[in-house]
Amino acid sequence: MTILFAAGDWRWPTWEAPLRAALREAGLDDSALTLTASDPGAVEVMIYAPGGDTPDDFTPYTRCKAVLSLWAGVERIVTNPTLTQPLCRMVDPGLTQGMVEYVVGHTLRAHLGMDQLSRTRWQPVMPPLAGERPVAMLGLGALGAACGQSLACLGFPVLGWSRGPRDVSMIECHHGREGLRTVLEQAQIVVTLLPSTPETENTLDAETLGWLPRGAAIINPGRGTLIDDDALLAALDSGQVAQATLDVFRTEPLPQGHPYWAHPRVTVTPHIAAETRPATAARVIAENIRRLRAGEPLLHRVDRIAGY
Ligand code: NDP
Ligand code: OXD
Repeated sequence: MTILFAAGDWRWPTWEAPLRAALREAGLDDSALTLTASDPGAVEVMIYAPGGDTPDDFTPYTRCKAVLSLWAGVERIVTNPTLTQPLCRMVDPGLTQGMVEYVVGHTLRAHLGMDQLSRTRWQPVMPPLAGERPVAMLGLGALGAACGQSLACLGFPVLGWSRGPRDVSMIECHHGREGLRTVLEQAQIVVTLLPSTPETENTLDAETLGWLPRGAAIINPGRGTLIDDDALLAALDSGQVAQATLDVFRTEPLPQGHPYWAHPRVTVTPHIAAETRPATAARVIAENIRRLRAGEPLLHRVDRIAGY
């Protein structure tokens, strides 16, 4: 039986050694791992990332028992009608740590007013302390909860929002439309770590951006679809939103000439908030293959109806 690495040939040199090591560590035979499968019917597990030459028709993989995504966000595969196997998304300690660093870094940048510091004049500005700067964390999953808790450890009051009720220590949790309003009405910094689903599209639009206190900052490492771009640009122009740090976009790479590039209050980062790290993520993949073989429940299974 074959474990097919269908995550792009260019990733193979980085992933092969950590995957083989993790498979062996999990007591599995790493000779099953391959970059090519002449017989798709022999593939037992597919390690998957979207794009390039990776499959978009899963029909030939008749004996494949699971598709294991290297990506946390699965919007590009979750609605694929040919995918009938269980799909697992990536929850990787290395990726989570990267996201925590990105979110904490950009939150502190907004909080400390670093973009407003004069480079030519001695102009002391005293920011409030973190305790006076509520942060909204939209999404309380693997990433949102970790980022929210790290911010709470620094003293920020963190208000979280999720689809269902959640209980996350150090975070005041809310859900539902009224919950979103409660969270946004208090937030001076908003972090969006929601998956891209039909329900989350334009979570931040003209109405919800209007619920924020004037001058709030937005940090979006989630997905581009979470924000209505025209509404955000209007809010930036009016001063309702003071600054936006955007890592993800509806079209990537962000096209040249897009208004975000030139906007003085927007920072564009090129979808680099957090990368899946082979050293840690390979162990997550190997553990799921071990579970599959042992007939145990898979970790991080995607709910195909909810879309994440
Ligand atoms: P999880 O699936 O663990 O968490 C998703 C969270 O979003 C959950 O709290 C969930 O609520 C909430 N949510 C989903 N739908 C709704 C909704 N309709 N209303 C309110 N809340 C909702 O995902 P992760 O934390 O692992 O990742 C989040 C996203 O981050 C990924 O989907 C991906 O898009 C993005 N990402 C970006 C990266 C980058 O480099 N820019 C890197 C990795 C991920 P509930 O708890 O109730 O289920
Ligand atoms: C992911 C990402 O979803 O890198 O893993 O965006």
